[in-house]
Amino acid sequence: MSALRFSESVSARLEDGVLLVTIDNPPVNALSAHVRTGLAAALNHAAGTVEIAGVVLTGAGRAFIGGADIREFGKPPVEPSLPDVVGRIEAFDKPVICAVNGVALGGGCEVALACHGRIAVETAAFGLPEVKLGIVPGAGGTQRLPRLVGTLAAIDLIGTGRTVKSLDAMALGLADAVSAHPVATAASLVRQVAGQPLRRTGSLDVPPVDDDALDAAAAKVLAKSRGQSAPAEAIRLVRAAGGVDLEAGLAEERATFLRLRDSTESAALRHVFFAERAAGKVEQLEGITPRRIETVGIVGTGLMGSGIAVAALTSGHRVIGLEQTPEAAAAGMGRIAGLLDKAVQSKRLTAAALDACLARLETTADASALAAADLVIEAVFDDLAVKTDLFRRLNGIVRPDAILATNTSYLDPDAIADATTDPRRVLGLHFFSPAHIMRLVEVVDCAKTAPDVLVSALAFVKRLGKLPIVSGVTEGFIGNRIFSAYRREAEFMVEDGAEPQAVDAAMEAYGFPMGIFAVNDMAGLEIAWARRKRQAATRSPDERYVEIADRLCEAGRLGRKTGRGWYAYPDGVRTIDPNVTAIIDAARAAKGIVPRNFTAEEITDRLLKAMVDEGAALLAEGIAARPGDIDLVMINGYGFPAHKGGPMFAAGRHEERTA
Ligand code: T1G
Repeated sequence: MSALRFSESVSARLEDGVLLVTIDNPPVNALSAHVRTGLAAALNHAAGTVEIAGVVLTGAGRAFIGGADIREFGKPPVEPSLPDVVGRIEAFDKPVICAVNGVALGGGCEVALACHGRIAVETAAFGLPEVKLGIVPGAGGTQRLPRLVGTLAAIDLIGTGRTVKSLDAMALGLADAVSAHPVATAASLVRQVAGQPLRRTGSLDVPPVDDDALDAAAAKVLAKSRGQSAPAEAIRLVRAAGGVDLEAGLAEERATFLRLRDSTESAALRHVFFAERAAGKVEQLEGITPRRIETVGIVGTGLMGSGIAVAALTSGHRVIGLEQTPEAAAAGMGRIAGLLDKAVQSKRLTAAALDACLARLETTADASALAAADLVIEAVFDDLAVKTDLFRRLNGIVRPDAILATNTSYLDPDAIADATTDPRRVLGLHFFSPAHIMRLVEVVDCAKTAPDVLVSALAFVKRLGKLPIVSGVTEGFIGNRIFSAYRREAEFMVEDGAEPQAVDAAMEAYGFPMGIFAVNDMAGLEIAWARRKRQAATRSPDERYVEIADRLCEAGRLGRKTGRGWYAYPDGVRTIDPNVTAIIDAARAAKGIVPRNFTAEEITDRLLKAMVDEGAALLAEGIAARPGDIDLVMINGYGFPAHKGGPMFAAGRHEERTA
């Protein structure tokens, strides 16, 4: 039977009375206009062909449907709309069964919800991640999902945007069956139910749930939404589903979707979505094949080294941890095994996977073991002499084609590279603590790094499941340089009259999980103090310098670890400390500064401007390749609220330089 084509991306073939419709819109079968017209045409054809008992919907490739086409947002709407197509599927008088061959996300999940049955392959996944784009489902998800899985599960799934694998979806009632041959299984279900009353999701009642349980489920979601509006809106719509008829619920959902779609918050999160897809892509390097990296050497298995080891192990690599003594190597093994065990406890890793990781891990004090490594990452004490000496020694141990990476956060990786005979194989891999959790890795392209070394490092970071951002060489790379500008400006305002707690409150109200002074206390004040002391000799006398932090450190106030820093921490609770106020007053008096008031708005504006100006400098210097990279670094490394899009987006400076 020849294939029928209903649009450039939708085709079908008839098999024993069942129309097998395939969506083929690479890479993720998004519901672009030509997909929607194709689906509508396929339904028309099925409706008008007596021999057709029903329809099976499936996707070509690795996805069922990745959702509405996000690139169409903000463009003039093209009919049929997605709600129209979804409504037609549900109301269709012949069975429409979906064979979910991969991810069914957003509009893709809403299409599945409207089908009269859902068969999924085991590796498929279902989700309504719209809140991650600052919107709510706009084609029935908030009204149909609670009818299938109940309101509590719907609040969790839609409020968090998380996806569920097929077997969990079946347990929830979202999928009807899991099959290795979903199309064939769906086709026989069509033949089975053809001519019988169809199970239309929209006609199902929403099982009643008591308000306390609903409130608790909502509170759990909202506790993590950090001031974003979409989760609260989604919960409102899902909760209302039980009290209104389907049409009224769908209309309110659509109105909410359209309002949020046009919001700055959604524009910010869409910017982040596409910036993440662009991250780690370097035009000039296209077509260069990455080197094979299976065995990773990690020098120093302390806090950072053990986190990096876990990230490498849980992504399938073999790890060799090198320490100075056998005792330290044993301690390193213990630290890494402990982190893996914690991952099992929190269900982020299975016990079998833990065993597999441990089987691929060795720690030793014998440096020659690193001869087997494809990549060696150093995570030793952040001192230039220590690192250059280490790289000089590694030079004679590792294979000539092995890549050497430094995890330094502030030192000059070019100087470290020049300690080797072949700096082309050296670059920076700047992980963030805790390295097994934090997604961000700054991949530092040194002056002499070979292109295929950079490509290999980017591929390695992606294989870790992390977000690689390419940075050129400058003190602090992208993140810490912007963070330093942010801290500097904050200290200027404190010296001029603002209270540290007011600065923190303003930034927390803006959406940061923690203000800058609280973050400094958590990280420890001694690292920056050591760096300021190092810089003192070269600091220009014209440069404004605030000494308050030095006074705090001299007073032994090094942050949480000493129980006091910018704040005091009795019983671990962050508390305003009058001693700090006294130190600040003294510093102002010493400079004859008469303190003035700062509004929260002025504080936020000035700190954002400081970040953006530094970002603009990084772009001008070619350290950062695009504004989106800067936004991703600040969001994933420094707590910048994603729903604000990052500093460059928030300042409307996110457009790529065309010049
Ligand atoms: N629309 C347009 N382009 C998309 C897209 C989408 N929905 N999803 C992915 N792409 C592009 C992406 O930009 C990249 O392009 C390429 O596909 C590969 O993506 C009414 C309105 C599906 C799990 O939120 O989560 O439905 O960079 O690198 O790692 O309620 O993409 O190659 O040019 O991410 O294999 C809801 C978004 C939309 C899912 C695949 N759907 N996508 O991950 O590939 S809103 C989503 C993803 C909605 C309705 C509402 C992932 C993926 P390029 P990739 P991947």
